[in-house]
Amino acid sequence: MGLIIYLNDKFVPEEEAKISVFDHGLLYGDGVFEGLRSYNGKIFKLDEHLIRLYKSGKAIALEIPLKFEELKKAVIETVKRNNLKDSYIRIVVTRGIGDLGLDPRKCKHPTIFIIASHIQLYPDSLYEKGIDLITVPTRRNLNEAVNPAIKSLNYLNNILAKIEATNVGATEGLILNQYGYVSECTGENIFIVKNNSLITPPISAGALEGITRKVVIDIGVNIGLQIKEENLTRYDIYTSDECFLTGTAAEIVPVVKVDGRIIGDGKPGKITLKIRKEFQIITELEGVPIYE
Ligand code: PXG
Repeated sequence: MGLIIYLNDKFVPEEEAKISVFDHGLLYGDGVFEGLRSYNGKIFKLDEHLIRLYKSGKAIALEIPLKFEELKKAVIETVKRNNLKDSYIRIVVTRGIGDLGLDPRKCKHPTIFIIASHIQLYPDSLYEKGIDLITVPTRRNLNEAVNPAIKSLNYLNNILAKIEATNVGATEGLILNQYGYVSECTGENIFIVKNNSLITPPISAGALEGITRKVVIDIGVNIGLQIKEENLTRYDIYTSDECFLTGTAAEIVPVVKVDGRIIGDGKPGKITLKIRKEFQIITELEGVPIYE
């Protein structure tokens, strides 16, 4: 595709963007990442994503090798060098090159790279028809293990959940926490609509503090919905009026079936579609300009 990649302070062609086999990001999944989007030449919620990246780094005692403003510039420059207006941006910071032991103290320099490209998780038809979920056997990580609030390079739990969902023909997996409450899906937060309320699990239930989740909560307030962050059971999902998922990559995806139960009338809900429309307006208007 001929992309230009930011790698450790340099911009290099993708063929030259290589990482050592001794990088602990690869050997142990020791690192953190962020996924952002730009719309219409502007990077959406750039500060919010960077703040979360620094928090993830802090949680695993990994110092992000650039200052906030330097990283911000590097992200903007990466998109610029690839001449993109609408893009998906991945920032990855690993513990860096070490030896074959897992001791992070042996890794003297973190590795950092930024890719600006495209992503489409689902075909357009699924956004129109809505997707189906299945509850998967794999549970969300314990908060007291690798806390799911950390966007770490350890996504195997989520990948197992995705495999379990797609193995039985579902589009996405609904992941429960150790108490049996709903946490989220494999790379998206979950919302339900019930009467005039917009309800989503709290972060303590094992949900990522999604940037899109926050945008949707703000939209909900603006259109007069009551917002609740509370523990949800599968029963709550099955009996909801509407259900949808949110994420930077997925954006807003209507859910029409969960574990074989039809949600609402089996079509994307009215409030879901309204929120989706508002989201599209906001993403077109807001953001940090790339070209000026
Ligand atoms: N939960 C999890 C576990 C995530 O990884 C979200 C929720 C949504 O958060 P934001 O901030 O994006 O609204 C994410 C982030 C993919 C993919 O390819 C998706 C994410 C991250 C990495 C890859 O599906 N979503």
